Amino acid sequence: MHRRPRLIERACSDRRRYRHLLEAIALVGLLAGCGGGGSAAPTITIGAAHTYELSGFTPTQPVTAGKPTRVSFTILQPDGKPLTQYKHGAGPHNGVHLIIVRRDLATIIHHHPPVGPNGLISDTITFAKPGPYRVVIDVYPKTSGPVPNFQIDSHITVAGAYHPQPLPPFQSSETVDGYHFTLHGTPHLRAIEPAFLDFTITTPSGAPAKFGTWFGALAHAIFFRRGSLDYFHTHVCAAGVAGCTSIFGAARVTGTSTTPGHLKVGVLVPISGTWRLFLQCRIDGHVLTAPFTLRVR
Ligand SMILES: [Cu+2]
Repeated sequence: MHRRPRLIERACSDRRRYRHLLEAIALVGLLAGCGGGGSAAPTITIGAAHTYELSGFTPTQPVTAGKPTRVSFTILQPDGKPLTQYKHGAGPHNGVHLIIVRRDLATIIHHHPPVGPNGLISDTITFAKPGPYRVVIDVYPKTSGPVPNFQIDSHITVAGAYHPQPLPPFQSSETVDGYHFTLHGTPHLRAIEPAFLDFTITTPSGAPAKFGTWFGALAHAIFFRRGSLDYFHTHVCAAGVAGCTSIFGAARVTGTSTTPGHLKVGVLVPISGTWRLFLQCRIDGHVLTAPFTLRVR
């Protein structure tokens, strides 16, 4: 018998509250490896379930641009107790990833804050500009279950006049602090189809960049979709480091970096649209973020 799911009938506020549950359930069926999650509620039937929840998230009031702001929260386990045991070890799939993006995708913040006593996670962030920000908390609990990670959503408002910037058109090169990022060829990306993006990165003197390990990976490729702010995150890891394959159903893809200055980023974007890729790596001790606009069919 097909029963209309109770959850879908709930009011918007409830939907919002349950969004991370929907995402977690969607992840069980669809996605392993690096994280992805979106705003589209999958049409599935679920009964009453206890799941991970965000607790005590601050700030709850608008914050001031240019001033260090404390961001803190606890993740509660399905039994209501604080989550204190997180995955750790080599590779990027560890602990808690805090990814904050302004709604217009003009700016991103990516931290891995430490887990404190009793599971309290606390970070200090200085927002440069006013506006609405989406907060993605990508959680890697130490469990042996089928889901390596899940995301919980929150938001922060930075007070002041918000002037959304239009997303720049596709450009194949970006210069960040004198480092040149070049994307080779014209990417033909399709939803749920593995593809590679080939990048060359050179230093201000023109030499091939040497990638250091930052947050467990040689490069982090964080994607947000324009409008809905759907999220996809993948990595290029050093040889022999596990956990850098993106999996979506039967499709899988793994990025590599076999020669200095080259990154082959494996992409498996969940849905079509216009996406902003924030490519992040550490070179000569500098953490660099190079943004690219990409169409996905
Ligand atoms: Cu990452």
